[in-house]
Amino acid sequence: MAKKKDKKAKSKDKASKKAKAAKKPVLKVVAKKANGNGLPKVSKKAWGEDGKALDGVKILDFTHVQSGPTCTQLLAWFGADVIKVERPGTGDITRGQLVDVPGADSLYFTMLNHNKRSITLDSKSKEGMKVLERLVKTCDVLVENFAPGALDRMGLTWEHIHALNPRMIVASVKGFGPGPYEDCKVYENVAQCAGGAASTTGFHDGIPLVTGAQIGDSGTGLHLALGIVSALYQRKRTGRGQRVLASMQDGVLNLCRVKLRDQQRLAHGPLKEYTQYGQGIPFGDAVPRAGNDSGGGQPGVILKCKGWETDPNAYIYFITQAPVWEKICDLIGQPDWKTHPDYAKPPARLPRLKEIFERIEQWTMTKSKFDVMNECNALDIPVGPILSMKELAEEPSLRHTGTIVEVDHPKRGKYLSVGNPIKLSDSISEVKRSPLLGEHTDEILTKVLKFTPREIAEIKASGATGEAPKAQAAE
Ligand code: CAO
Repeated sequence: MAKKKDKKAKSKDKASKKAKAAKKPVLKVVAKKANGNGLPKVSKKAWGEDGKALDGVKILDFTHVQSGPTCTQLLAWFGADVIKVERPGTGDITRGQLVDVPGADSLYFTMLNHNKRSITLDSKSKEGMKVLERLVKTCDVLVENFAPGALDRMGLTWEHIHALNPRMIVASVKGFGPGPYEDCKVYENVAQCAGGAASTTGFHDGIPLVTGAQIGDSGTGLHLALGIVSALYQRKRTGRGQRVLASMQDGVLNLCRVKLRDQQRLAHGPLKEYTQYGQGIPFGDAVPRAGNDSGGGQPGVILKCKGWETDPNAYIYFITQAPVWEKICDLIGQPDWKTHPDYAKPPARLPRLKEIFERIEQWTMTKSKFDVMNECNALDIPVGPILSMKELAEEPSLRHTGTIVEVDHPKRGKYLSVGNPIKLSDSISEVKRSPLLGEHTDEILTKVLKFTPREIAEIKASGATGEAPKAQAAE
């Protein structure tokens, strides 16, 4: 009897549970959707305290000079374990380039290699290759920017790497993609010239110019980093690695996209927003150098500010954006231009830009660039003070956000660097100093690659790792 009652009670319970569940179907569906796509439950940890975006990703960093190192530095800031493989004795050539503090790694190197570990390896020796192959099997991504063919000549062809570790992503920076120039060695300014930046930079009556921003090297490093992260994401689905190629010519051309836009517009008539149009200078068949003209549809130029006679950076970029034209007229004391048929509408202003900007400059020359910035921004008029590197280095807001950071280095002392310019709210970047040459050789051989003490002794005796300084001596 008791058993029967129990059964009844149980079935009642079940029924009431079912009824209760039926009452909250909406909640159930919402909860399912929120946890969909195979994602784990939403973390309850405080923002920034649940690891880093790329935690667990191991990078075999075979990069040197600037383009490759900028890429792997970004990945390291996002939490990847970046193991930089360097040639014993010299390492990355930039360690010894533009040296300012004798005996210390140059700023060129330290500012491009934060948050990495360094192992020295002679990749051309038998024992060195043994270690490299173990690294290939252990890591998720190999990043390199050697001259075309160098990796193959070492024996690390894509086929060999893929056979050793089919999950490995092999990411390369090269000067050019496949084509007539694919075998060329390329540096920053070569890429700026070959990618369309130089032919469109400078004044129309002057020679082509390269820009200070390292769009060929650091720009391509950024492109490559995006390719790597995308390949890592695809690998989650396919389980296999792939090759990622970012050519410097392609990267620069991508950044010059608006100039290819103008090239095609030229076929339909002169580029009216270019200053040379207002000056009556005819256009040729290729996009000309536009001086300081704005790249968008809003005319803009660089104007002098108070103190320009002695301060090379007392200038401001001024944009005559159409929606704020009337405010500009009032600000510079030319209210009649608001209604005058020669100035009121953008098309009427185009042939008169030189005269208009000269008038605006009479006003900016009475003020400092920061006063112009403040007065214009209060009215939503877009302007840009020409900030020197000194001013940027001293700017408190950039220090506050970690875009400019002070780093301590055991051999050179404190120096300034640019921190991670990309801010993730749940993956906070800390900038750690760059490694000394071979500083982590032992640690990587032992803890990452799990070689036995006997194997390590053999590797070292062969000279494949050269002589590494002790980590402690570095502190
Ligand atoms: N152990 C032994 N040998 C090593 C080594 C190691 N750990 N690391 C590199 N090497 C060897 C390479 O195998 C290569 O040897 P081989 O030519 O005999 O095959 C050699 O060092 C030199 O490599 P490299 O040709 O890449 O170097 P480079 O200084 O002559 O050229 C650069 C530099 C940048 C022009 C070239 O690497 C290049 O064009 N890279 C692609 C484009 C690029 O990234 N440019 C941006 C550079 S930043 O401005």
